[in-house]
Amino acid sequence: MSILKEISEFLQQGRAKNVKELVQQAIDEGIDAKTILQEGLLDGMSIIGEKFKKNEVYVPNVLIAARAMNAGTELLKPLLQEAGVKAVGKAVIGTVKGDLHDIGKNLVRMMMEGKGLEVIDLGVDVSAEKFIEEAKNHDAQIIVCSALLTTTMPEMENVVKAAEAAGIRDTVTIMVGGAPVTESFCNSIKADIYTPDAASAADAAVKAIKTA
Ligand code: B1M
Repeated sequence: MSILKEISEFLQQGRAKNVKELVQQAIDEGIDAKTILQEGLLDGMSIIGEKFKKNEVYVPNVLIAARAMNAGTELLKPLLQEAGVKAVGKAVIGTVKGDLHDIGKNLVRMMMEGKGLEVIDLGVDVSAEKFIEEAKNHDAQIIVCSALLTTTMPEMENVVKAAEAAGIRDTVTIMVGGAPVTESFCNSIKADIYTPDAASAADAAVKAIKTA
């Protein structure tokens, strides 16, 4: 098995120590950082994402795979920066105001990072104004809002309105999701994209950036 395939396999198993060792070995063997990232780490994360979508693996598997991914990317980061490898796009993500649930939001972030996006995580209890301010500060193409409570879902509409008020509505894609959120709710508040799970959110974000 090639070293890149091995990195992908260990990542899927969440074996951070092995991933780190093999990434270092690959660097020492002269394999370029972009190849290690794409054909090793991102390949593994993408397989985990697909399996998660089909309920073949569960939340803990994704969390440990993401930890293994982070262990590998830490070593690659300086090399990628030197080589000028740019993120495919930028997103700000947060759980909306009044809502403290963050497990799903964290999964969305990890999946998006696994697809090569730079994701600025605003945490939980994020006001509409904060989403907009940070999207502007970071020049993000995407705003991702998560909500787990029926009582906090309406805050997503405030994000859409705040983007309009700030004059950035035409330049950002607003994505919404979380257990109580639906496609028809997304349409009713005039957000752009609803996805039911983290892997679909990552796919949709990449697609939105490509078609922008
Ligand atoms: Co809360 N809670 N909780 N809770 N909690 C729920 C959501 C609830 C359904 C439980 C229940 O009553 N059966 C209920 C909501 C009812 C409703 O509004 N319909 C509820 C309640 C009522 C509350 C409190 C009000 C309880 C109380 O204090 N009386 C309180 C609210 C606090 C607050 O937020 N202000 C509360 C508190 C908590 C804890 C702090 C104890 C804890 C959160 C810990 C944390 O997140 N760090 C907690 C938990 C753990 C849950 C349950 C058990 C699990 C949620 C979870 O993490 N699921 C939940 C019941 C349940 O779902 N079984 C419940 C796993 C996670 C992976 O799924 O977040 O849905 P989820 O993410 C999915 C998708 O939704 C999607 O991707 C993920 C998977 O791929 N997704 C997105 C998420 N965000 C996305 C964004 C996108 C796209 C997809 O953007 C494009």
